[in-house]
Amino acid sequence: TPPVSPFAIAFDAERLTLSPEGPTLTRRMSDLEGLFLDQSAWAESAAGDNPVVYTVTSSPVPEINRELPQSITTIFPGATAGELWMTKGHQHPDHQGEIYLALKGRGGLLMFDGERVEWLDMTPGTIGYIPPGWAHRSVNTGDEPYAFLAVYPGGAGHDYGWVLTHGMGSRAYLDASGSVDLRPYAG
Ligand code: M6P
Ligand code: ZN
Repeated sequence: TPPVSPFAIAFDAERLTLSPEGPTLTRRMSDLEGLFLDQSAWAESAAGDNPVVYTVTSSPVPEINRELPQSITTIFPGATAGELWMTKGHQHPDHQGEIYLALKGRGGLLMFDGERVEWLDMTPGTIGYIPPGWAHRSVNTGDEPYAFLAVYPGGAGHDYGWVLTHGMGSRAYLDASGSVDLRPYAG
């Protein structure tokens, strides 16, 4: 495959769109099977109004080795049996690193290397660094959409099975005062 030629992407910071734009992904509740602690609350929501939990808009850079694709993820505010809405989360099969830049709203970047858990509060302007070997999941901790830019090696891939097997170390809830309450993963 010949490399992509240099090009500019117009980023609309209000509408959170990229132009030109590559593939866009919409993840509904039904796409998040096995991820929320309360499986019956998940099943009821997935079988009911099946809300959109997050969208991912990509640049047209291909996901292949040596390329450096970007995407904007927007997680809607919400909780399922108290557990804050989140991305599926994944590990990179060859343990490449990744960079996130928070753009809008309030969120968290939960990382787990199989033993240690790290949580970064993400507000507009925060750069979150995901080191090699850390599985990563993003969480909306606010009451408006939380959006961030991701930049990652094109060959990084997405191992979703790793999270189903190992979990993410913690789950994110809000306490009575509205602060993030990280609980042991369980289930
Ligand atoms: C970020 C990047 C993408 C990822 C997306 C959604 O934009 O890390 O590679 O696909 O978040 O996360 P997930 O794939 O875990 O659903
Ligand atoms: Zn990743």
